[in-house]
Amino acid sequence: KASFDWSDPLAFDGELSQEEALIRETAHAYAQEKLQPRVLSAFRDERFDREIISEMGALGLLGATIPPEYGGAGAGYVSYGLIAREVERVDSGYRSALSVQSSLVMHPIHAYGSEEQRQRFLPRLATGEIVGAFGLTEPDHGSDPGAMEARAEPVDGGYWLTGTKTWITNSPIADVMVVWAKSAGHDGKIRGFLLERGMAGLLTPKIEGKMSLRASVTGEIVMDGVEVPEENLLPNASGLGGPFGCLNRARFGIAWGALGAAEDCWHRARQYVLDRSQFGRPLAANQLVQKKLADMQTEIALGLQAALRVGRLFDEGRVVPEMISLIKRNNAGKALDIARLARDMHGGNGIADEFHVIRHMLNLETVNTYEGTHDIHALILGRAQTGIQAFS
Ligand code: TGC
Ligand code: FAD
Repeated sequence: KASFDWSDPLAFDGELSQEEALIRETAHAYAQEKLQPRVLSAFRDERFDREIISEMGALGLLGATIPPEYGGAGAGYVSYGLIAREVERVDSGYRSALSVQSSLVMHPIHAYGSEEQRQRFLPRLATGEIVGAFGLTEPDHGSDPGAMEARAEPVDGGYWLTGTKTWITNSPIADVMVVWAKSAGHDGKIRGFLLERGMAGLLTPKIEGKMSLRASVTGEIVMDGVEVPEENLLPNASGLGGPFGCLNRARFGIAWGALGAAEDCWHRARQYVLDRSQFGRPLAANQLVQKKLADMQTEIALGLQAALRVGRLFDEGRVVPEMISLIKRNNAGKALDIARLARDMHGGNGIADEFHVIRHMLNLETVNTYEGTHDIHALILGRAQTGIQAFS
């Protein structure tokens, strides 16, 4: 007989294959046993523990969709989404590290790289032996990356790169950086370059003082005339479609991950209002409080169904970018609303980090902003339904 499970109201779990359920369970156990115990101090100290990348690599969580011959798990996009959800249930910053390594570094090397580049980088990125970063955003060009100023001038045997990328996840600890620049040698088109730590003229200063994503390390990529050999040009990407092909995958993962953070907030808020009494009865006995719980439950259940649908279409080769914009925008925005509600339901305790909800709330401000802001995704969807671009 069918019964109602408050924590899985639309029976999402029953829609997963055995393999997907196993991958989710592996990611869940790792995140709860290894990530949850260290997140409080990492967030307080504004610290990312480098060994997390190696731990994820050892479990096969990095580059989950990359074929096994390059060290990946050869899994589908639903599995990738499930991993992102479990990791972000602990912290959006940890999911960021996973997204960048998998979607923004391994994917472009696999999709646009030469066979030599794949062999040279992918297996070590998969195990976490090396860390990657993705440089698209610049100090004066965030939502409009097509206006980037980074330049690649052809020189004997390669390219001379100048410019600055900023707000780059993992750049201070990265061994390899996928950097996008306009190349004079290719009609001024945007091309992708693999920059390696130690190249002369390359600096990656850390950005200090973030009030969000403090358990993730963020920095700049400063290129003061970096000579990049020809063999480090990604041969099969030209134009904005190159970086956007990576963003499609990372945005998809974020749409899942944000719901993991939202679920953690919802479950904590539910437990808190059951445990705490005011006016002689549990907070959970109040209609206003129950409505908030019902709203959280509803938005998470609907968001998961949408993410699953887009994941299935991804695995069938039928996904289009606007679908990803829809779920990234909705799920990140709804997760932020849920985190703010959960913070409110915790009263004064809600501002203390040991109750966790304010950390999620602060993180989700970034999640709602990076990979295309909430409003930029609205404009992508607006353009698709009116035929009129309203960016400029
Ligand atoms: P537009 O004219 O729309 O397109 C230019 C060319 O790009 C192609 N394209 C796409 N291709 C594949 N997938 C997509 N999603 C694509 N979107 C566009 C398009 O077909 C066209 O190709 P072609 O061959 O015709 O030239 O370009 P636009 O300049 O008008 O772009 C407007 C807009 C707003 C859609 C776009 O620039 C945008 O999405 N802006 C947001 C920027 C963004 O998302 N930045 C993310 C930086 S990375 C990051 O945040 C990592 S955080 C990592 C973490 O820690 O988790
Ligand atoms: P802006 O583009 O200046 O936008 C500011 C505001 O204006 C926003 O509200 C935006 O919605 C609005 N706006 C902009 N244009 C329009 C318009 N046409 N119409 C209406 N409203 C508009 N980037 C990378 O390349 N790699 C990374 O690894 C990476 N990691 C990040 C990690 C963190 C912690 C953060 C905070 C950011 C990261 N980013 C990264 C950068 C991120 O993608 C950008 O911050 C984001 O794309 C927005 O760009 P911006 O900050 O320049 O804001």
